[in-house]
Formats: sequence, C-alpha cells, structure tokens
Amino acid sequence: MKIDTDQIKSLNQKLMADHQADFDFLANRLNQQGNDVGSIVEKLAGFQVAIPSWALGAGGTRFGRFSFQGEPGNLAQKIDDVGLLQALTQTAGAISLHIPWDIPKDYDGIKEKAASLGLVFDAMNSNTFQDQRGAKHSYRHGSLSSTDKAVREKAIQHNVEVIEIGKKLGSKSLTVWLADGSNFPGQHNFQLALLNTQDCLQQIYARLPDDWKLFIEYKPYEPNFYSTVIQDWGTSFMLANACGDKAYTLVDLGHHLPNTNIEQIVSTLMLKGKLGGFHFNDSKYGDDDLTVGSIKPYALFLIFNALVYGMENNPQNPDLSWMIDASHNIKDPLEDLIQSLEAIQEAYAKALLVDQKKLQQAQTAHDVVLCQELLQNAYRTDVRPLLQKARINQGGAIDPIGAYRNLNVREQLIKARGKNTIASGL
Ligand code: PSV
Ligand code: MN
Ligand code: MN
Repeated sequence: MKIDTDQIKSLNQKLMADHQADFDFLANRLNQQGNDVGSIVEKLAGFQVAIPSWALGAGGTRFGRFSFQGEPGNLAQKIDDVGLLQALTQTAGAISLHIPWDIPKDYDGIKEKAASLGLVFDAMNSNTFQDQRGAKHSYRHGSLSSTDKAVREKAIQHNVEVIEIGKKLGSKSLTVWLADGSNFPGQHNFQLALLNTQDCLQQIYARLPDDWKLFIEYKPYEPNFYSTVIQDWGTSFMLANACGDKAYTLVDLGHHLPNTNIEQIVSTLMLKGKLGGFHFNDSKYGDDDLTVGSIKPYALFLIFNALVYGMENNPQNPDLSWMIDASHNIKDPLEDLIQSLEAIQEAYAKALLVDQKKLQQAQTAHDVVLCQELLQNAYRTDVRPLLQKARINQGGAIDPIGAYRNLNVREQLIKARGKNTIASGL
C-alpha cells in the first residue's frame, strides 16, 4: 500500500483553517520575541530521523511476543512501511538495516523501492549478539571481546560483510553494538576483554571506506548483568579515539544508569567532535525502548538543548545520524513511531526557541532563576503548529495519526499481508 499526496491534501483541507489560525497566533508571538519562525520551520523540515527495520513489528519481551497484524515479513515490506511513515510525517527519510536480518536479495529492486519512497539507507547495524543457524563458532561467550581468536575473527568478518552490503546500498556508516560482557564476578578479565575489543574494532575500522563513519554504541548492562565491555560513553569515546577520525560514539537514550545526566554527556562529546550517532527512545527503568517523549519529555528537551547548542557552536562535530531505537509491544508499531517522530520534532523545536544569547548572559551573571526561566519558557511553548507547518510545506499530514486512521492503513496492511504476521528478524 502507498499513500499518495492527494489523499493527504484532501485530509489536510479539513484542518487547514484551524491550523492557520494557530500558526499565525504562535508565529506572531515568536517573531515578536525575536525568533525567526521561518528558519525554525525550515530546520524542522530538514530534520530527518532513520527508522530501524526492527521497529516495524511488535517487539515483545523475554516473556512473550504478541504479534501485531499486518507486520512486514521481508525487507521490501519494511521499506514500504517506512515509506508510509515518510509520506505522513516527512520526518522519516531513512531506514537503518540490521544484518543478517535484512540482507537484500535484489539490490537494484531494494534501492529503487527506497528511492521511489524518498528514503536513503542510514547506518548499517551488525549483529554479533545472536548465533545464526549452522554457525561454526558461537557468540555465547562474547564476540569482539572473546578469548577465542576464531570467534573474534568471525565477528570481524561479519562486520566487514555488513560494510560490503552497506556499500551496495549507499549507506555511509556502520553501527557496532556489542552484547559482550559477563554475568558473574571473575568471569571476565576486564583488561583483556577491552584490549581484544579495541584490537578487533581497529581491524574493522581499517576496512571502512574513506567516506564512512564507525559508530560505537555503549550500554551499561543487559543482556549481561555483571559487566558490559563497552559500558559507558567514556569507554566508547576511548575506543573511537583508538580507531581514528572516522570513529564516533553513539548515544542511545536508554543505555544509561538511572538519573544519568545525558545532556552533559552530549555536550562533552560534541565539544570533542566525537558524537556521531543518536538513538531515540524513552524509559522509566532501563533500556525500556518506549515511545520517545512518553515518560521524560523535559529530559528530552534538555538533551535537545545541548544538541542544538552543539550543532550551532561545534563545527568540529559532524552532522549526526539520528535514529529511533524503540520497540512496541502494545501499540500499532507505525502509530507508535509517528508519536515518537512528533515528540522528537517537538523537543527540537522547543530547543530552537531557547534564547542562547540571553542564557549565556544569565549564566555569566549567575542569575540562576533567569536561566531556568529561559529554558522553561521555551519548554512550555506549544510548538505543534510549527511542526504542522513544516509537514504541510513538504506534502505531509497536519495530523499524521488522524490521517493514518482515516486512510485505514493498518486494515489495508492486514488485508495485503494477513493477520498472523511476524516481522522477519525479530
Ligand atoms: C541494543 O539494546 C540496541 O539498542 C542496539 O542499538 C542494537 O543495535 C539495537 O538495540 C537492536 O538490536
Ligand atoms: Mn540502540
Ligand atoms: Mn537498546
């Protein structure tokens, strides 16, 4: 199924008068306050977030998985789903693949399909946390950190294959997330595990094309519960430095211990020019992979404030690779992703409203109250008409969830794909 622009236009027509009134009111206010609304809307329109191929079906937990009907069963269908998100939101212009779950059979066909839907291929993700059927060597005791050289070699080779697949698709980056770690004290020699990992990452890095980036993701625990080899941003940063200029740290919002100040991590990494990738989600307890902005929207805004500051003041840091890394157990995955995209844009728009000059003056004057006022005034602004404007300008829907339901997208997917579907690779 495909959504065409006329369908969206006709749905927008019914909402246009209300939108225009809301937008005019807000734009007047913001312009009077010294904001450049036109440029904010343009920035929102240019902010594209990759959708991971694994988020298009129901994820499930270790206790069970309740399949969502009409899920995509192959790579082409996953691309179709991202195309639907892009048509409605104009914010999801990329897809991120996980290998071996998403190995294309017909490269030209896959590339053509993505291009026809306005999508590019974002970071490629390798998988050394599962054994594939018939594998000669097992990742049971780790991959790049393994004490077994044959296992390490196999994991390196897998990453090189992922790069090769990505090259054929036009991707420009590889994300490495390792499940490696230990469950019990004494199980690992921490130093050896880290050295092995560093050595293997350097070997993978050596195979990276010149115009590619390597993203090294960290995570404090899970699936291992005593230690994780790349447990935090410091370890990732150190490994990225050991690899070279094209290697960066990747921050996943769910990969921190409770109460970690993520905005400060973001600031430090951007100052050092080493923040490369970003995974959005939200959490209450751990790596919950919930809808972005559903639990801690103010924290998300503060993180965006640090990101916007970095994007404006740190030319040493490259453009970031943005991705949603969430999982859906209860909601329709596509509706959940639309909500996440909206929350990301909302936090970004609010951060763009922060008067950085005044904030700096207040900081210098030690006017703590004013610092807070400046942040919270921006946070409390209802910026949704700006998001709507950015979408309308690009042919997207004023109300993407409303349009999705109005067009009976899920019903049509179920008709085409069936009820008992399981998204491949999950
Ligand atoms: C691990 O929790 C993670 O967030 C990494 O980004 C993986 O690539 C992704 O999940 C899917 O396996
Ligand atoms: Mn992630
Ligand atoms: Mn995760």
